[in-house]
Amino acid sequence: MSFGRKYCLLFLLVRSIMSDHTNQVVLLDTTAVLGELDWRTYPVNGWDAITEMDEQNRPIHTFQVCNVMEPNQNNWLRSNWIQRQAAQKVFVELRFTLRDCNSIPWVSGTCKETFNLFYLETDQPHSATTRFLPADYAKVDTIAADESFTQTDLGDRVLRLNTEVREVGPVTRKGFYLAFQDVGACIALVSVKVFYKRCPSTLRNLAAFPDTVPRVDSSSLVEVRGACVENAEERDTPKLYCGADGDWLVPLGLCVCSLGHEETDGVCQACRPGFYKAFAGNTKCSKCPPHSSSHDQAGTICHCDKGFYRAAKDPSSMACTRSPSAPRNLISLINETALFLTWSAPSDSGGRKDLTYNVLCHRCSGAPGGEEDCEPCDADLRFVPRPLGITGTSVAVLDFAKHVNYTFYVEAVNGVSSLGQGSRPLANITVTTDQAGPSLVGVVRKDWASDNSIALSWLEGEQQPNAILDYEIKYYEKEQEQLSYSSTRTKTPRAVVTGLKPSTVYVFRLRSRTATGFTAYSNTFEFSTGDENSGMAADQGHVLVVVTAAVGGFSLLVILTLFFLITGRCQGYIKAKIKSEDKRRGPFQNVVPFPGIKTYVDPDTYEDPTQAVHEFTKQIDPSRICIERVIGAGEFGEVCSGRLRTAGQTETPVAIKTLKGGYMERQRRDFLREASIMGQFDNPNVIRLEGVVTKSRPVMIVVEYMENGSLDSFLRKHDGQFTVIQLVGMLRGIASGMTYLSDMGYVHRDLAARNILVNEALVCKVSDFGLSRVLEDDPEAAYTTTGGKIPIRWTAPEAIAYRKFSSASDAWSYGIVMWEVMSYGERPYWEMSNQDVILSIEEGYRLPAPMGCPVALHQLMLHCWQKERGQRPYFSDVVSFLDKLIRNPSSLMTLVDHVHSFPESPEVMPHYPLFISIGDWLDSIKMSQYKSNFLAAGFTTLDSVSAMTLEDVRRIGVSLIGHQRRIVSSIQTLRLQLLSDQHNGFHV
Ligand code: ACK
Repeated sequence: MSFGRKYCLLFLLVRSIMSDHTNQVVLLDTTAVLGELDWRTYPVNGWDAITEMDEQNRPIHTFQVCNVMEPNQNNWLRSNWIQRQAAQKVFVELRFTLRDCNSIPWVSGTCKETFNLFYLETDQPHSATTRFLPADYAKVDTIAADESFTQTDLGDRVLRLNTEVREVGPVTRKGFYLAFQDVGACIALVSVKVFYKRCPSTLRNLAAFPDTVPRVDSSSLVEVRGACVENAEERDTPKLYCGADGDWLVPLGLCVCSLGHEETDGVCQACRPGFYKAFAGNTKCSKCPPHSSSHDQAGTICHCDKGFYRAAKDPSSMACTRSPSAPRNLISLINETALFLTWSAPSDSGGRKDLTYNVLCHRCSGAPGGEEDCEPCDADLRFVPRPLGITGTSVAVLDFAKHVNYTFYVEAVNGVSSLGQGSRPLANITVTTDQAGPSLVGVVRKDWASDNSIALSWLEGEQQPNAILDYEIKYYEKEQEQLSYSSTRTKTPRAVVTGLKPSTVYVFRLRSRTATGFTAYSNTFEFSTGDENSGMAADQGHVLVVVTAAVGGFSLLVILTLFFLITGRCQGYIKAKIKSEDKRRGPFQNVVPFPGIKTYVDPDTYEDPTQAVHEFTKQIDPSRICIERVIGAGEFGEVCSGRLRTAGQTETPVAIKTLKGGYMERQRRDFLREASIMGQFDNPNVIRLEGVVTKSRPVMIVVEYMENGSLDSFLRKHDGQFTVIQLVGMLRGIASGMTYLSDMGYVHRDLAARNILVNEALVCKVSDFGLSRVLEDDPEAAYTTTGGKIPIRWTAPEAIAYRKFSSASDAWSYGIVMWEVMSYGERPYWEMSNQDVILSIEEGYRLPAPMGCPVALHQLMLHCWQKERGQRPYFSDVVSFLDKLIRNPSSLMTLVDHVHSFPESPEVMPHYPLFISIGDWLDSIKMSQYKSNFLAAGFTTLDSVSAMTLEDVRRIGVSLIGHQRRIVSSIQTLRLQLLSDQHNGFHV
């Protein structure tokens, strides 16, 4: 028949479009059978097997029949036995062409356009002799063509290939036969494919799922449990469901790669050397953290390199760390009751943040450093906050013995210090506690007394009487219980104290001052004044210091005024007294009653300013100076850092101020003026002058180098990074420097954080000297109505108004510096204009406490900003007040933010000094006229006043409503202040 050849071209097409689906298991595919198919046909003249070869020489098996002319056709074609395998139902895909009867002439009545598909299940193939019995076969379906021959426009006939798929099953026997019945059609069966569907084995979520055959019932799914792949562990039972079409559905649960393994392309692979994975999970292996390594594959942890450790609680992802190096810059500071050790953090923290410090102590009786003479310190030596596990970088040591060499060792420890071997690096310092020795005052005697004076004398202590610069006498009315005290000084061991009340017992305590500071106080002595009738003339010959004193606040002001006049706080007054022939000598040497105390000499009092430079500064050979870099610009030229070679060939870091070329003589004089002033000072909290270069160019001033530069920018750079104690430590340093300067009679006039320098150990030093020159130089300085140039925000009202500069105006500026420090370099009064600042201060407004500022410190600020300059604190008071705070860190715990009701109204806020009597208090609110009412009604202490109600105030005779209101609102403030003082442990 000619059909066969015609069909061949088509077969090529058929083979190329047949795809292989992985979710199909093919049981038979006639296109893939290379040898004979060997299918059976009944009768022999029915179906015809025609095998052709394709271009690749592979056979194409077709079965054709076309007995369309003859009636009653019943031609059978039967496949070979097909093994069922795992199939539960099979799919039969038939590809065939079928010619439509209309296209064949004279066949109507005999020609058919369908054929039938049958199957028969058996457990084994029939033998060659088994007869073919069509009746044994079950019918699957009648197959008709979707398409048959069609005619083109040109009249050609084109064959259409049909594909029909039928489901057969359920099948249960081991195998089956297929049979095709032709009843008179013209068919070419091009291919037969028999397959069943299955869900193919797969890896999902790191679990392996096996080949799975779906259920016969296509509406239900087969649940399959997966098994975790190698080096993975189950997190949640992994499951998949196999659908009827052989698709995996609904993945549930998962496995994750175990320790030391990571997922790559669906499997778990070992971490490479240098990487590790400490936990099972779907994360990648991580690179070993710094200072650790893993040498093998599948590392679960990286081992620390030699000398590095991991603390028990350190995560494996953390770098290995080591013990810190020794703390740096350990310094000590001692006064009569406390010894402060401060240090800076070690240069190498070991890579950790959990740094703490331990302070250990040895008491050495022999020469410092002699190990054999040293023993551990007594247990009663107290460390504040504690000796071990200190988180800050300072400690106060209390209750130490006098005249002992203590060696303190400070070690820095961190979380791995205990794991290292060998000794730990320590910083040490030996402190001899005889700086502030015993009081040096023996028994105090009353020589005589009148109704308002008492003459005292005492024996000088046996030790070094020559070293005593002067004595301080502190006294108060015994009845008043130290609520208010007065003090005065004398250079000799005797004094007459006047201005006392008749028939009143006074308590006296004395202390002496040596070059290294005040000694401890003597015991207390009680003496009484005589009665009004026993008046006695003072022996003026014995009196070197006569001081008017009274317990009331007004007279305290008088004392202060007199004291300042005597000791020369007021330079204008002193200057006027200098005679021209004395110009080489310090002005105070002429008039000051205590010739032993070194005082400041204004270089302007020299006719030839070079003379002052010569007198107060050291010339430095410029070859000893090595300038390294420029660190800033001053008014006269660059400021550089560099090194100064000293006599012992060691090098000290220094700052070098240069005078730029082309200067006028006046500029040179002004430039060197600062050196002449600085050269007179020698205090750890005042910037030290190393020397000057004036004999060659450029002219230079060489001063100690302060690593952290000026305080304002330093604080801004480290906003919020210090503890309150550290800030108070800085303030103490500044106050201590100012105490020295004010004791020297020097008024700074431009005290501001920008003029304080900070070194590596956070020690603050006062700098920028030169009076008017400083103000010309200071960008903050503005011209006032009186023509001067003044840094308004830092300056006391009386100095702005009529240039009344004094140590008391410096105290005002100090209060502003305190505010700058506690606010980490905030600009005082923010963006208010200078004019508004002046007006607000005049109206009583004062800067509120910076955020987080302890109440005690804000009160000290307010004390510095008293309108009356006589009521502002002395710098020495500020130092002792800050020392108290440092010794009782708990006193710094009450923050202004916590005392919400603390009044900020301008009327009442600034009026209360820290040490105050009832008289002072009433004076301060301008209600002095009621002093006797209070005392007569028995309100003699501030404590009792603070409990008074409005009723009480009326009862004691304050009848004007305005006065009642002012007193009551002031009592409320007082109550708060006393409360916070009690809380802070102040005893006034
Ligand atoms: O804030 P600073 O870094 O600190 O920038 C200024 C700059 O020079 C111009 O005055 C710095 N400076 C001044 N004196 C010293 C010093 N003795 N040590 C270190 N820096 C200094 C100041």
